[in-house]
Amino acid sequence: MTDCTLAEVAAVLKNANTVFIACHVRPDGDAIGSGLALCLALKKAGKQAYMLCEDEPPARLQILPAIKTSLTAVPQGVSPDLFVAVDSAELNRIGVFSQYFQSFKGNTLNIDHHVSNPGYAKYNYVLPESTATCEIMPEVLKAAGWEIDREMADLLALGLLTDSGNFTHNDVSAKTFSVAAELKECGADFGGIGYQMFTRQTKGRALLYSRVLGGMRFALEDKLAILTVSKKDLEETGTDKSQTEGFVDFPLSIDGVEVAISLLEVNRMQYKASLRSKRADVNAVAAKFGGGGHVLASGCMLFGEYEEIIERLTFAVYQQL
Ligand SMILES: [Mn+2]
Repeated sequence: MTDCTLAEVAAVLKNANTVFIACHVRPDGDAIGSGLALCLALKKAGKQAYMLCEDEPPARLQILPAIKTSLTAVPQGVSPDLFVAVDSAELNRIGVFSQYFQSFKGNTLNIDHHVSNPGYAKYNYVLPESTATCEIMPEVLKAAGWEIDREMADLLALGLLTDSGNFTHNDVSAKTFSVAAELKECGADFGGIGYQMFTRQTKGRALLYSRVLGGMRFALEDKLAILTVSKKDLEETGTDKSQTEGFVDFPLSIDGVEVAISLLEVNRMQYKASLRSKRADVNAVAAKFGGGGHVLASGCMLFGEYEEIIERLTFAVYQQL
C-alpha cells in the first residue's frame, strides 16, 4: 500500500543527510540493483549512503562493479537520519536489519512492488502493478531531480531484466518498456547484462543439464514432467545446486505439460522439489508437504525413497489438475 506521494518520497530523500538502504536477504538483481542505484544517486547528491544486505550478493550477480559495495553489517560510528527498505514485501525480509529499522528514530521509507506489502515504514511507496522495484526507482530519482548516470542505469536494468524474466512475465507493462527505454537512453547495457544473466553458463552446467534432461520423466498423460538432479550428477559434472537454477523452466515449456517439477537430491532420502505450473495450483501441492510459494511457482522438501516421492508428488499434482 502507498500512503504518500512521489513528491513526498523525493522530499524525504532530498532532506536526508545520512541514509541506510537495506534490501531483502538472499538478494536478487532487483533488490540489489534498486538499492544500489538509489545509494549511488544519494552519494552523487552529496549525502552519505550505505547499502545493506544481510547476505553477500551471489557470484552470478557480481557483474557490475557497484555490487561488491554492499555491506552485511551496519557501519560503525554512523548515525543515519533516514532508513530505506527496497524490494522487501515485509519488514522481516531485511533480516538482521529489521530490528534496527523498527526502532529507528529517524524517517523510514519503504519502496517496493509486492502486492502483499502492508506498509511498515513511515512513508510507503508501493506500486504493485510494477514488475520490479527497478521500474519504480527511476521515477523516484527523477522526482528528486537526480540524473541517472550510466552506472545507475546498468543497476536498474539488471533488476528490470531479472524481475521481468527478460521482459516475458505477465506483469510486464507499457510502463516497463518505457522505463527500459529511458534507462537505455541513460546508457544501460541491456544486451550485455541480459547475456550475463540469461545466456552464459559454465561447461559443467551444460553437461549437468544434458544429463538431467536425459533422465526427464513424464506422468499423468504427459501433463506432468519431472527432472531429477542427483548428488552424483553434481559430483561428476563438478557443479553445485546453485547451477540448477532455471532447469525446471524447460519441461514446463513442453506443449501439453501443465506442471513441471525439478527434484534435487539434498541427502540420501531427502529431495528438494521446485514446482512450476501453467495454470494448476502448485502452491497447494507444495503445502501438502509443508512447503509453499505462489500458485504457479512453489517448492517443498520431501523425505523418503525416490520412487515413493515421485508417487506422492504425482498424486498431489493429479488432485490439482
Ligand atoms: Mn523485486
